[in-house]
Amino acid sequence: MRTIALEEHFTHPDMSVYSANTATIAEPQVWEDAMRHLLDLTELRLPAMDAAGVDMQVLSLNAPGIQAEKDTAVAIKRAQAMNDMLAETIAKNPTRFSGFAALPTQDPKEAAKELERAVTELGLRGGVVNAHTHGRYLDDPSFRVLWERLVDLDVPLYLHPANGVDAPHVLSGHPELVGPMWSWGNDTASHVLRCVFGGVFDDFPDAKLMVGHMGEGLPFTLWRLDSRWSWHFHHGIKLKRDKPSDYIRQNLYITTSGVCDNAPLQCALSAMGADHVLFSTDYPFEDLPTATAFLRDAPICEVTREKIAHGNAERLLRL
Ligand code: GRE
Ligand code: ZN
Repeated sequence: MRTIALEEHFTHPDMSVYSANTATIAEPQVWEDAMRHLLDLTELRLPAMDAAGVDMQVLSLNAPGIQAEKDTAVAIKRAQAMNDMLAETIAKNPTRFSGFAALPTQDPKEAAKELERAVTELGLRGGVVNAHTHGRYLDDPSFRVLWERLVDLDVPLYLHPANGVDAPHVLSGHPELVGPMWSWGNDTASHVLRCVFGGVFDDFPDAKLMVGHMGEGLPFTLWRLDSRWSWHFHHGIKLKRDKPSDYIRQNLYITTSGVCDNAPLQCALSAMGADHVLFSTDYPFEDLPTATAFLRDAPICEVTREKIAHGNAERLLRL
C-alpha cells in the first residue's frame, strides 16, 4: 500500500536562530537527537522511511519556521532560500519527497507571491504556516490575499502549531503543559475556529485548510459547536452556512500526525468522513514504525485505509 506522510519536518542550519523557545520543550539530549534528524534529508531519513514503509514524506520546515522572523525583508529572503533548498532536495529524490512552501506571512502579499512561485516554479504542493505571525492570525483581513492565491492555485494550507503569543493564564505555573503536550493543540484548534467565524470560508468556499494531530481535538467538538451556535449570542458574527460543523467538514482536512490511537481515529472518520483524513507521522518527533503499524492494523475498511494512506493525498496534492 503506497503510504504518503503529510506532516514531516526538516530544518536547515540557517533556521536555528528561531528554535530557542522550542528547544526548551525537551531535555537537551532529546532535542539534539531531534535536531540531528531534522537536519538530515537522506542518510537517516530514507532508511528510516524504508524500514517503516513510508513511500513519501511531504516535507515542511520545522516550527516555528519563518513565522518567528521579526524582520519582514529577512523573512521573505529566507523563505525563498528554504523553498529553493526544499525543491533541490525533492529533485534529488522525487519519488520519496514532496513539500509545502514556507511563507513569509509577515507580509501577506509577499506570502501569496512566494506561494505562487513555490507552486508554479518549484513544484511544491501547498503552504505551511506555524500558528500566529507576531500576533496576527489567518482570519486577519490582510490574509485574504493569501487565501485567494491558495484557492486560485488549488493547493492546501497546512496550519502547524507553535508557541502562542503568550501562555494562557490557566496554564500559569505549568510549563509542562505549554507546547506539543497540550497548549499547541488548543491554540491551533482556536486558530481554525477564528478562520471559520472570521469568514475565511464564506469568502473562499473552496479553501482547503489542513491541521495535524488528528484534527487538534476539533472532530470531537462538532455537535457541541453546532448546538451552542444555535443558542449563543452571535455578537454580530454571521455565517453563510447553517452550522459551524459545515465549515469544518467541508474546508478542513486533518492528518493523523503524532496520534497513533484508534479511538480518535474512529471519531475523526465519523465526524469528518474518510475523504478528509490523511496519514502522517510528525517525523522526527514520533516513531515511524509505530505510525505505519497503526495505519496498517487500524480496524477500518480497506477503502478507507487506502484513502488515508495515499488516495486523499494524491487527490489533494496531485501526487
Ligand atoms: C511537532 O511538530 O509536533 C513538534 C515540534 C517540536 C517539538 C515537539 C513536537 O515541532 O512534537
Ligand atoms: Zn509537527
